[in-house]
Amino acid sequence: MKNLLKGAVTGVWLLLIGMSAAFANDGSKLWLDYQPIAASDALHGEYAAAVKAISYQTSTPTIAAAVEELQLAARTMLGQTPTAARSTRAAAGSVVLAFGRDRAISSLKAAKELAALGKDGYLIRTANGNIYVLGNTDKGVLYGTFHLIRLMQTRRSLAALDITEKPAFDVRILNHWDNLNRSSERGYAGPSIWEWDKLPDTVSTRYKDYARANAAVGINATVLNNVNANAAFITPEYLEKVKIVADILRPYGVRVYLSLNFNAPVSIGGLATSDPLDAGVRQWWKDKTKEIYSYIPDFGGFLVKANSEGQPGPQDYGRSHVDGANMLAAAVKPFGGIVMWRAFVYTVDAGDPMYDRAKQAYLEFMPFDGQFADNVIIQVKNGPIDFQPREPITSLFGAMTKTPLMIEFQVTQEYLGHSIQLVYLAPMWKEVLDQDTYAGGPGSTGAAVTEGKVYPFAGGVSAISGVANTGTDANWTGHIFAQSNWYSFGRLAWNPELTSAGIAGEWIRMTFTNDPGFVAPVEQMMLASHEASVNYMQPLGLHHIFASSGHYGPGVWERIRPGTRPDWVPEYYHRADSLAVGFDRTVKGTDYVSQYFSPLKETYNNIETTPENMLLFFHRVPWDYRMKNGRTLWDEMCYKYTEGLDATREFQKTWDRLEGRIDAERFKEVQYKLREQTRDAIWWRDGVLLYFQSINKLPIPYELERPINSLEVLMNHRQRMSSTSAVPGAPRVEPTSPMGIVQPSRIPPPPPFPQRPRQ
Ligand code: GCV
Repeated sequence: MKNLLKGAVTGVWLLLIGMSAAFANDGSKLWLDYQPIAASDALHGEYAAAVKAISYQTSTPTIAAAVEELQLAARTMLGQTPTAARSTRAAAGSVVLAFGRDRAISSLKAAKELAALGKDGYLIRTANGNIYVLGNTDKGVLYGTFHLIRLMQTRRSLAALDITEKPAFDVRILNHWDNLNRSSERGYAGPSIWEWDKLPDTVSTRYKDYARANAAVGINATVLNNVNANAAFITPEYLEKVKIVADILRPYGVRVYLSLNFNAPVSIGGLATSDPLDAGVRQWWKDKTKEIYSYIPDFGGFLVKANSEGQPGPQDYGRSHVDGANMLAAAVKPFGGIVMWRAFVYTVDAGDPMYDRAKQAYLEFMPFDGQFADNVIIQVKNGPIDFQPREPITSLFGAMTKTPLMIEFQVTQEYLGHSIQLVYLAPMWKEVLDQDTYAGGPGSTGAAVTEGKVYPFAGGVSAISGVANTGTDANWTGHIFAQSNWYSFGRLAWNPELTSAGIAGEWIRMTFTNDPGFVAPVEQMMLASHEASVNYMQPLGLHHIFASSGHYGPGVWERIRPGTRPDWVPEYYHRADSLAVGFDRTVKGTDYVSQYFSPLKETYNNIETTPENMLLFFHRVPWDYRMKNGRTLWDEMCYKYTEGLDATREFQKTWDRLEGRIDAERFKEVQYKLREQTRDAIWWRDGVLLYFQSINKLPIPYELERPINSLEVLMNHRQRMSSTSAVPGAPRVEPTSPMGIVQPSRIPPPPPFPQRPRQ
């Protein structure tokens, strides 16, 4: 009877395997979709023999989470649930989870090796017929367990394992730009996953899944609310809700942080001022911080956007960034918290025709180097403008030698196609992480300077952040492939030396299938997607020529109008006239290049050595300038836009050929979105080329496909608004940063952009 039952269970499970490609799959399991492995697969036998049981010595909520995950993975992939026991003796075929003073560590003589791996690192080793997953802390063990599961998900052998891992950054943090009413600034996947309207009574099961997904890629921190912050988040009513979320994330090693509104002492504290040098204000923050820690004992600290895009800050009181940041640092210091102070500032000097937004963060922050408290870290966007499809690395990286800096990437695709376009961002982030700043000589890459490898920041933490792309859409991120950006942010935060191809390959296998006929073409498509999007939106160093209402389609025709901030308008960035196009940031222009170290400064200052993919970011270039391939700039621009569009058509073909290799639900969803992507790439290519053509009067090379739309139609094409989608019925909240919306103007072309010779 027992055998009969066993046979029936196995039969059902085998049936599931056979049907898995046909099953509906809404993508909600992310990279934790443990697909069944056929018993006929040689690896099935190997895995089944290796994970018969789980043994651990010290029981903690985090160890329990590791056990639960491994059991779930084995049950789903292998049809067998390993027994778990608290014991110091493991039967052969066990996975032994051990940390701290657990006996397995001394019996394997692993203590010394482990000591070098820090609190999140781990060691996975095959010995005595078992697999040992060892860490200094239970968190290390959890990360190691997810690594072990990943090996099975990607069909790697578990024989003779000897793996050591240690994360590059201490804090690997997501920033949710999520509001109280559950709208999400620059979010394209539905309302916020944080159900403030339902908490603390109703607790979504998604919180735990969010924690699992993050732990699986090594993300260990999260800021729950928008940097355009509502002070209500630190009132008791909301702290009670935040506490529930923090309690659920804690076993998975994800620490909670909050964004602050600098004016909170006035707006919720009833004080007359928020001046950071006022004794009453300082005491208010100390008391408030103590209160926060009474709810969340491992609270991570604060993220602050101050004096930027209308947010309050110390400058409102004639004080400095240092005054503001150090006041908050003093409040969190006794509890081991940190302050992440953003350098996204760009005070406009509209009267100065040489004003350059790219220079502002450096100008405002460099004078303070060495003055910030040791638990302050400055959060700096990867590029000097604003998360554009391609920008050079921000000049501040490496420049501040006595202050830790953290890179802020944007996982949500504000300027990269929202959740409509397939754009895999790892290659873009790698450009920044791998870029040599030469700050401390060659090899001072973006990663190295922020890891603290070039200037050791005594006492300071290292960190890296990504603006989250999650929402309540079934697949979490709106576009299935946008999941890969969340995934790769975590993987690169753990190890910036991983390759984009390696991460893509893992993600595809874990998310869809190990079928090589699927993995290889999809990996190629993902790797080509960023360059394609740059080409059909803003090639050759063009930047910020998006429609200002929503940052989706082209807005290249938007003009600077009296009363509008020039640096919110595309014309400010492209500066096109009948003779030339581009932004002169050389020493003869705004001199932004001088904020870089040599030889990067000279490379960018010289039009001949500037990489052509950043040409118009640094130079104002005549339309008839000869590119390295012999084409004129204008012809090359036409080619690049066409190349980008053609690539999207190739993506459609690639995808269509894969029908049947994965479930129909995700296949159709992606197929539909790829169609939209091509449509919108046409909008971009035709729109930008026709607009520039209306200025330079040059023909589009005759061998290239002709525009199929009139400029007028394209300029009035429906503009997609930022989907700051709130829960139904909740009051709509617009992004709190003013958007400077400028209606498309009609041709004729703009007058030449004012150029002032430098003194
Ligand atoms: C959260 C850009 C975005 C804003 C965002 C801001 C920031 O300007 O468009 O929505 O505000 O960056 O990073 O603070």
